[in-house]
Amino acid sequence: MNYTPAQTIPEGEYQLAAYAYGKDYHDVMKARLRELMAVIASLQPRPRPLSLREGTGWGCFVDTAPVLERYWAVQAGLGWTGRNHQLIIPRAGSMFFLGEIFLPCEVDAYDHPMPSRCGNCHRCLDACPTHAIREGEPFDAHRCLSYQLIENRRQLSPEACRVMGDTIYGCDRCQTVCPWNRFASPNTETAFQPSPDLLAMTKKDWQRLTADDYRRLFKGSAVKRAKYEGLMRNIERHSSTATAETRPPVSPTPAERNWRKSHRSRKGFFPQIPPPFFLCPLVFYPYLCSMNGTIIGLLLPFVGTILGSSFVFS
Ligand code: B12
Ligand code: SF4
Ligand code: SF4
Repeated sequence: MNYTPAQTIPEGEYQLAAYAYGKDYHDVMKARLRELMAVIASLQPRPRPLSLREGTGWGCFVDTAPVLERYWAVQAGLGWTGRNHQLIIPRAGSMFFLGEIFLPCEVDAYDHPMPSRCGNCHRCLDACPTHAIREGEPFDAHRCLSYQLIENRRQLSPEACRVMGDTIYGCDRCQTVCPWNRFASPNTETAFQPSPDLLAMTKKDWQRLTADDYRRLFKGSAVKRAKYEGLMRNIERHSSTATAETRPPVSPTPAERNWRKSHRSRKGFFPQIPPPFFLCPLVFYPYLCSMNGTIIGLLLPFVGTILGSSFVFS
C-alpha cells in the first residue's frame, strides 16, 4: 500500500517518518489483505476452505511474521531492492508497505524478479547521515536513525544525537533523495492522512507533550512503537543538543526540500517532466517536419522524452 504523503509536517517543526503520519499500517493493511484473502478463497474450486484461520495454510502478514518481505516482493516481480535497501516499484517509488497472503495452493501464473534499476546512482548512500548504508556492505541496522529513534530502548548513540536534526521518529532521508520517488503519487488512503492536530504541533507543543496528549495524538498509530518515554527521550536529546557546537546542519537537505515541495501539489505524472522538455516535441515537431521531411520529425518526440527523463534522474 502506498504511503507517499499528500501533506507533510511543516519545515522547521519536528519531523516524523512519513510511514507514521496516519493510522498503524499493520492494522490498515492487514484488514485489506483479509478482504482480498476472502475473495481469493471464494474463487477456489470446491471444497472451499472451512475457515481462514491459522493451521489451514491460509494467512496474511504485514511485518507480523518472520517473512523476508522485500525478498518475496522482488521474487514476485514487484520491483527491486534499491541501494537504500527499500523495495522500489518502477514509476511508483519506495514508499509502499509490503504484506503477503499465504495460500495452500499453487496459482496459475508467476512473475519474474526484476533487475536493479539503480544504475550508477548513489544519492541514498551520500544522503544517509549515519552511513548505515554503504556500497557492497550489509545494512548496519544499529547505526540507522530509524533503529535508533524507534527501536532502541536505551540511550541514543552519540552519532544519532549528532545527526538526527529535527527528526524525532524514524527516518526517510535515503528515500526522499531517491529519484524513483519523484514518480510517486500521494496516497489517498484516509487512514494514512496525518490528523490536523499532528500537523499543527509546534516544537513547544512537542516539548510539553504529556502522556495523555501522546495517547490521544497517537491513538491507533505506529508511533506507539517508540512508547511515550522513547519519543520524549528523542525530543529531549534534540533540545539538549540544539545549541551544541558539534551539531551539523539540520534536515532537510536541498533534495529533501525539492521532494517536499513536489509532494505538496503533485497531481499526476506529467508535471514531473520539466515544461521546456515536455513542450519540446510539441513546439518543434511541426516545424522540423516541414523543413526536413519526416525522419527528424519522427525522432524528435524520442529525443524530447530522453531529455525529459535525464532531467528527472539528474
Ligand atoms: C528489521 C526491519 C528494520 C530494521 C533493519 C532494516 C534493514 N534494512 O535491514 C530497521 C529498524 C533499521 C528498519 C528501518 C526501516 N524500515 Co524496516 N523492516 C524491518 C523488517 C521487520 C525485517 C527486515 C529484515 O531484517 N529482514 C531480514 C533480512 C535478512 O532480510 P532483508 O533485509 O529483507 O534482505 C533480503 C533481501 O531483500 C536482500 N536485500 C536486502 N537488502 C538488499 C540490498 C541490495 C542492494 C540487494 C541487491 C539485496 C538486498 O537480501 C536479503 C536476504 O534475502 C521488515 C519487515 C519484514 N518482515 O521483512 C521491515 C521493512 C523492511 N521496513 C520497512 C520500512 C518502511 C522501513 C523504514 C523506511 C522506516 C522508516 N521510515 O524509518 C526504515 C528504512 C531503513 C532502510 N534504509 O532500510 C518496510 C519496507 C518497505 C519497502 N518498500 O521496502 C518493511 C518491508 C516493512 C513493511 N511491511 O512494509 N527496518
Ligand atoms: S533511514 Fe536514515 S539513517 Fe537509516 S539508512 Fe536511511 S538515511 Fe540512513
Ligand atoms: S537513491 Fe539512487 S541508488 Fe539509492 S535506491 Fe534510489 S536509485 Fe537506487
